[in-house]
Amino acid sequence: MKKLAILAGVAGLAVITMLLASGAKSADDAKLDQLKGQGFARVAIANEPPYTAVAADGKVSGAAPDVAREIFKRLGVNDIVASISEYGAMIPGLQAGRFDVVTAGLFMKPERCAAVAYSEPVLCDAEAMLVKKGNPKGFKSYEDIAKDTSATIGAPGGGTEEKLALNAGVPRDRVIVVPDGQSGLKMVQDGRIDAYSLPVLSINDLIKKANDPNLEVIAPVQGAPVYCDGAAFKKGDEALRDAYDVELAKMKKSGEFAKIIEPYGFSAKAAMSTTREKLCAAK
Ligand code: 6CS
Repeated sequence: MKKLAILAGVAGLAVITMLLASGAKSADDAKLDQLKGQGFARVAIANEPPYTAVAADGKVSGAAPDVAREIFKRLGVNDIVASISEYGAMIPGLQAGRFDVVTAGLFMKPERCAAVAYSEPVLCDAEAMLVKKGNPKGFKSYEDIAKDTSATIGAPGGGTEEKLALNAGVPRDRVIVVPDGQSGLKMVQDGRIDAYSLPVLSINDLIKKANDPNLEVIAPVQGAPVYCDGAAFKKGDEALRDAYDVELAKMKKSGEFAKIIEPYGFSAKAAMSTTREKLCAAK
């Protein structure tokens, strides 16, 4: 009986070797084939310009979806279909199969790198705070907010800025979850929060459109790291992620990557000067 089992094992191994040698599709390529058949990739975004944006007519733009659209086209997936999600719901949604990929400026951090399969870096940025003109409470860092027992800060739910504020010692009841940029802007204008924190380019976009002389940007937030995002794929879809990275690397090399992200204010050099490995290891 034992001899039979060994023979069957050897035969099975021979068949797999033959198939792979013949270039037969591995199970991994199945996801890309599925997206090609679907005709689009379902992407999670936050609608936070210039990272991601949805116009009144539903048109999706922003640096992250624009890069993703171009790469998926090169992979034979004709379009992307975007769903707006809170940052804190993006990874659970990806894991539950609601999205095929997150292309939203979801910054790489060790705990996220453990939960998803990130591409190589795409969009890098520092952190900022929106405050009243003159910065009346003198905030320069998240620690400054922690020290001022009357101060409150708004940030996206499950977002990096929420985590940074909590880690800096701001108590939970003084870190206010804010659903989107417009709400954060209004809450600062109305004095309902003392500061609203997003990445620099997002805050700059908000203040430019607000055209309100009573607001001021504190950037960069002292002590906060510069982060970079990547496209985030579900664990198990590494073959799709690797195919995405091949096209991303070609576009970085050819200058097409810079042509897409730099008009939005992002630096191609910043993304090309680091790696997923470094960002996922960063403490
Ligand atoms: O990755 C994050 O958590 C952060 N990324 C962006 C682009 N905006 C806010 C969010 O907290």
